[in-house]
Amino acid sequence: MVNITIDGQKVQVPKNATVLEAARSCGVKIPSLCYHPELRPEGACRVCMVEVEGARTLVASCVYPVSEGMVVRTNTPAVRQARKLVVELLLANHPQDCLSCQRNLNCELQTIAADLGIRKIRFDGEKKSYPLDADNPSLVRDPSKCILCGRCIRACSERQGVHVYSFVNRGFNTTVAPAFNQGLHQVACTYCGQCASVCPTGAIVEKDDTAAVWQALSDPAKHVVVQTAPAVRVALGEALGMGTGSIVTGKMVAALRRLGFDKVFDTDFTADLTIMEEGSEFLDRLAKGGKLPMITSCSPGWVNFIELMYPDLLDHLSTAKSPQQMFGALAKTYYAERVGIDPKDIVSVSIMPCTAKKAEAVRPEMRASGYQDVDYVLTTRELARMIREAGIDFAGLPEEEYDAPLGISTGAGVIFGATGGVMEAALRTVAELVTGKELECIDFHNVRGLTGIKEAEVPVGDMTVKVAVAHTLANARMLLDQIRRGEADYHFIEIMACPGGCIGGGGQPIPTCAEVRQQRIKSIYECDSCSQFRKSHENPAIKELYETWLGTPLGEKSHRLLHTHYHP
Ligand code: HC0
Repeated sequence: MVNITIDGQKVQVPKNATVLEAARSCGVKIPSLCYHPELRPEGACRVCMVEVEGARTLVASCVYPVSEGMVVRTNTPAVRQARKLVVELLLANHPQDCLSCQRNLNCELQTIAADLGIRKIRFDGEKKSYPLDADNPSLVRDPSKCILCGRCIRACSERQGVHVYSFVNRGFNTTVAPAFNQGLHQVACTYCGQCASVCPTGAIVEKDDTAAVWQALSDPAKHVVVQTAPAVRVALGEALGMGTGSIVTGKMVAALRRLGFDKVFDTDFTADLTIMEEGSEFLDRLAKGGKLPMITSCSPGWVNFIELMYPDLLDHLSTAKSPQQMFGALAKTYYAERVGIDPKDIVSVSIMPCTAKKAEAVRPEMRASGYQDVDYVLTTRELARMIREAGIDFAGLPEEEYDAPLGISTGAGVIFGATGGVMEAALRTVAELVTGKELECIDFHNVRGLTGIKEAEVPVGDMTVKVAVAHTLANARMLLDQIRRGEADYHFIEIMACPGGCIGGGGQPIPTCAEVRQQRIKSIYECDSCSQFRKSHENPAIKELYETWLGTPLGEKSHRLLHTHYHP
């Protein structure tokens, strides 16, 4: 530890801290833009400048290390003037369309400008203007709104190991873009949306599909059904003024009914179905000497990643579709038959924490019903905007129940939303299917938590199943490299593209940081422990589905509707 003085306050801080970290640890707020607590510091924007006694100039506190006896001043006329100048220069070259920007009221540049009391921009020079990059289903990039903080570059490289973005050109012409200024659809982008999640402005946002959904809701000829992903229920409240990780399942169902959806269903139902299919596939591979380790296939950013980067390992992926797509296929077949509605009149919408789900829904093979199985995917943020637009008092809504039968689910389905959850749900079912006996404990704590790669050995009948769980694509890469080198002696691997799993998805409310993820995960397991059923194979609606319509897991109908193939 070292002793320093910040604004007259004597504090002890770790000797490897930066001035910014030291200040924040003792409650002194220094504004910043390029700094992000989970990414390597860059010192690019200079908004976090402070005075350090003995230094020749103001210093960027996010990259300036503390030292014994250091005296720091964060609030002097020179500091305030310098910060204002930096932000004014950014604003002088920034579109002045805050009122209609998707990030209005949730923009770090806007907040800092307001906090610094900037009322007028003194500079009026050339403004950069670039075309939108919107030729993909998931994300829209508007380089005109980019402030060159580089957070997207670092999130894509450090967190995901994908390296889509870099700075291109020099000086005033500098932008952030994929190689050769190509669109995201032309490069190896997985559409995970982590770039949008860390972008401080509206330079990278999800593609907004709300207008199409409003249109469907107002069409009396359409029967509009909606499914909600596991991780949305513990995050949506944050975008509507409620506390971090609030469990808003019942209010969300009520809000969706008030928006006009004809039926409100749950992706957790098909998460349970995924366990039945994927668990059976795993046991089948074990019995028949199929390709191991088998790897989960429900996170579409992850599926895009392996297709793009490790096509030689695609036969490790489970052929089970994701719960979103299983739901889409059933909505326009099983459900349509049950209620006697022509599938052409059903519009299937999903609410996801994920931007890659938008791309998954439009994959050409996702038309098992004869129509596009999932018509529109909205992120948690888009749903929050629709709820606000409709003038719904979200916090004041009553708690309502999902509709049956596609809204009936178990705790195993809901934990899909957290890293390790799919594995835990699978183990609960696989172990009981193999032994025919009830597990004494169904909480598999060793696959829970935010460690990047987790491993566990789990007794299943006479054998010990070795499993691994990874979240973020950078961690996935490490496991895949192990498989390529022949060093991965696992039987089963779960991979989720986003940090923390879907609770940290690229479509979740901003900010999503470590404490927020922790809180959402806690809430996910709370939902599980409060569930009436906690194992997928005990879901009564799933049992009925197999008994009355689907047949057996891995049967002919399952293969046609619930399994898929991948593109090398
Ligand atoms: Fe997920 Fe899913 S758990 S990918 O993270 O498997 O997006 O929440 O909906 O499909 O169920 C996201 C979340 C889902 C799917 C489920 C899976």
